[in-house]
Amino acid sequence: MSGLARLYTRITGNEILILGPARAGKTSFSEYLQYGLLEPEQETATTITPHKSASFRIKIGKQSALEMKVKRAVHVAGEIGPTEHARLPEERRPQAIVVPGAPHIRDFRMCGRLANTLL
Ligand SMILES: Nc1nc2c(ncn2[C@@H]2O[C@H](COP(=O)(O)OP(=O)(O)OP(=O)(O)O)[C@@H](O)[C@H]2O)c(=O)[nH]1
Ligand SMILES: [Mg+2]
Repeated sequence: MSGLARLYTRITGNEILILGPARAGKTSFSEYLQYGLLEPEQETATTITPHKSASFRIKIGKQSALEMKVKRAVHVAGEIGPTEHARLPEERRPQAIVVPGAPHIRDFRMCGRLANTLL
């Protein structure tokens, strides 16, 4: 994306907030959204501080006919707990909230977790 397109996306795009318990797959989902990469299950670092992505666009459908402008995807540390998580939608007013499935409904393929994701 050119600098101008990124600026336009940042101004006009939507914020996606990714919430859920520790180890639920928030960081993995955020990276999947941004880069389209599904990593196999592996050891990952625990998120300590809130993470805001750069602006990006998601294109799907025939000839990428559907496009969503994402101002930023935000995910936080699962460890801060449910009370803090419940406060965040009010504070950030995102256009979409994603809650990746908890580890107990983990599938043997990465997309299993994504299939349990509410958009
Ligand atoms: N099987 C499977 N494993 C996943 C999936 N998404 C993430 N994982 C694994 O789950 C673990 C935790 O993933 P993270 O994305 O770091 O989870 P997180 O919610 O950001 O964790 P915290 O930062 O500690 O809150 C890692 O071992 C990942 O490889 C999925 O869709 N399926
Ligand atoms: Mg994380």
